[in-house]
Amino acid sequence: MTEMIKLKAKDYKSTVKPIWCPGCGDFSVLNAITKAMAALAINKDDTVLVSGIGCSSRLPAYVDSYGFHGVHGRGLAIAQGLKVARPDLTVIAMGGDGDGFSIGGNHFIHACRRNVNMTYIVMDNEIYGMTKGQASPTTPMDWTSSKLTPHGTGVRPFKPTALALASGATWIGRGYSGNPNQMAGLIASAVEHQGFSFVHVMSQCITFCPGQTDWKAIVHERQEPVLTNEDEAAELFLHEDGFQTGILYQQGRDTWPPQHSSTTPTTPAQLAESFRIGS
Ligand SMILES: Cc1ncc(C[n+]2csc(CCOP(=O)(O)OP(=O)(O)O)c2C)c(N)n1
Ligand code: SF4
Ligand SMILES: [Mg+2]
Repeated sequence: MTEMIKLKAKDYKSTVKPIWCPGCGDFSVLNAITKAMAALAINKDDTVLVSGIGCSSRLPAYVDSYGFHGVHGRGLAIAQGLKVARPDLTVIAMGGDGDGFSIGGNHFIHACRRNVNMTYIVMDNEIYGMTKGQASPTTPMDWTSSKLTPHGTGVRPFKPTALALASGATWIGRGYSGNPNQMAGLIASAVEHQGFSFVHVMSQCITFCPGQTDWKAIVHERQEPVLTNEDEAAELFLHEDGFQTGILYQQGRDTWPPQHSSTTPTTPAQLAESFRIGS
């Protein structure tokens, strides 16, 4: 009998060296993901990390598993299709706030609604980092540092957790790039959840938003029990400061797709046969 060798977090890192700016929060997310994979003793060969486009979306290249660096805003579409076709795989999608809430916003809300059994990690730095710091849907209204919005965006930011809840996500948690150990536990729980789990990570962009280092003083871990009631969670997500970390909400609901009965056609030949007149 072959003995299973327990891998360490570093064993889940690929040989590709990250090209993020020194001090970028995404380094912490990479560490947290590999720590979570080690804690869950995840088999690399049965795991796929899928992303869109952006600094954060580079992450799958840095993990020694299967990966798919997709198209901007389309990571969730690819990841859900993969999980539905191969339910035996562990599928983790990831990307940035621009990727997930702007161009990919429609995929986000429908993924929450659909409840495919997979995890989605958004590294939220409240801007488009890769394209040099334009406003995103989570940019504070009064942020004036970009030459494109010198008087602020004038638009109120999304509340991603409220959006996820309203759309039907069954697991919602928040991490912070300054606390990779807490985030590792969070990601492990998200992966273990049966359904669509949304991990909202406050991940600082040191280059275009150096003021985000102040988050350290604002972030606070939730002490109360995980919410399981939608009304209570709505109250929390609409009125909180957005810097509360931990597992915030969890609920059980049937995942998609529904289980097929043994008579449901699953191959093209069976499908063709089911349409045959008289069959
Ligand atoms: C279809 C398409 N539109 C626009 C772009 C340009 N683009 C590349 S990354 C990006 C935004 C990245 O922001 P975010 O998802 O928040 O990731 P970050 O770089 O902040 O981690 C944009 C607009 C693109 N690559 N493809
Ligand atoms: S631009 Fe910002 S988000 Fe992109 S690698 Fe640099 S610090 Fe990270
Ligand atoms: Mg971003």
